[in-house]
Amino acid sequence: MTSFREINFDGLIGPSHNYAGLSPGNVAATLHAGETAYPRKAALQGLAKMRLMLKLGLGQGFFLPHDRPNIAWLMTMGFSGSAAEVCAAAWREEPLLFAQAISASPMWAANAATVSPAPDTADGRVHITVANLSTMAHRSHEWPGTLAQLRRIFPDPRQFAIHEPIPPRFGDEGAANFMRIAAPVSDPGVELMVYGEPGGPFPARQSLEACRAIFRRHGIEDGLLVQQSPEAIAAGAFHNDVVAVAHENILFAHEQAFADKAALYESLEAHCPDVVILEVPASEVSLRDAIASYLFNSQLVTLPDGSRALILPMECAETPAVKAWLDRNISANGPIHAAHFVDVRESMHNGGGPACLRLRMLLSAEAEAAVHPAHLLDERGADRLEALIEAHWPERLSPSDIGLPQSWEAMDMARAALLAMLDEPL
Ligand code: SUG
Repeated sequence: MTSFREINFDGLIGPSHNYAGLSPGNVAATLHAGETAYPRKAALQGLAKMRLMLKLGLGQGFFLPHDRPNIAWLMTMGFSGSAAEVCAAAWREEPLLFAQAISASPMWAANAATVSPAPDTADGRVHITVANLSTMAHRSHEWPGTLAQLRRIFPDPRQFAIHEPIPPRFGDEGAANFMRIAAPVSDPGVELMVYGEPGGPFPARQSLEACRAIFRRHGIEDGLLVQQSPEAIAAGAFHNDVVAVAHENILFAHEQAFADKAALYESLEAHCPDVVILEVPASEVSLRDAIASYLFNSQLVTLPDGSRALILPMECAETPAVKAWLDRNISANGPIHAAHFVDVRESMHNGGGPACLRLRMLLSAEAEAAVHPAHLLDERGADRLEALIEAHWPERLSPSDIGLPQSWEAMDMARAALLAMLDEPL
């Protein structure tokens, strides 16, 4: 029998990480807009999370930061000349556009693509649709860079089918709005895609049309389409993974995550009789506390000994109602046996928790063997990345620093050093 294992591919946090307040509806990013960011610290925090996964015995890979500022994108907006001239003119004439061009947002790999693992798909391949991220300008130019990396990391068409983005008219934000229930994970699973209905105070970033298209492309016959609750979007859950996460036969979700939870729970039980729905009631953890702490933006994983663990942001330990819920509910009796808290505060201040930083890939042994080895992490690789980040990532970036030519040069040099170390083309 083919064996499968989940490998999390994290977005390595790029040297242009900053707080520009680019995502309306994202509470943390709006709150921290204009603050000074610490790209080096941010990247080291992300790497420390990857090291924890390795220490726990889990598979870990990574995506590279994209080339920022995105000169090609600025040129499509009418700027011309050398890279430095393009940046200087864009910063002078349209600082918001420039901030959108320099964002390090590809770090949030949960938004890179939607992935249907091989056991679920009609042709038995892993299907991957790169996300168009068309709702937010700073994210809408990620997909070409992401697509290029996906093709490089997962090159074997016998194992992987990589699809171009859904047309931009239909917003698609990738795996952040995808869940899967399957136990064991190697069995065909029930795939769920969560969409938002427009009309609330903030944009609904995942469209129903995109969800349907992805199921069709991936050869998923009975995927469930689930509406996110408008109150969750209004409270700041701009992606489903801010209020719910699924793993094996467990759905861990806030009571107010879905528009019609009764219908969802019923169809899940019909599809998968041994599903465990671990619902957190609003009376114990308010939607507000869930969103502030990112309780549900945790990684729910199975360790090699078969036990399950939650990898949570440390903000959960600091939010009394959330900590109390965890103390009452995480136990040796399961279904979740242990909690590990990680410090990814630099990303959290932009609304990106542990789960946002990673794209889950459930791979057969053959598919894993076909992954580009430079993108799989081990302790030695982590040591090398750490030394590189220490040497090249800017220590700090204030909102005005992003307009300085020396900042652009530092970003270029950092990325060039990374690519040289990994022997990747520029
Ligand atoms: O798209 N923040 C990201 C956070 C993405 C989190 N991902 C998941 N939930 N899976 C976003 O809103 C803020 C950037 C800024 O404002 O500078 C930002 O893009």
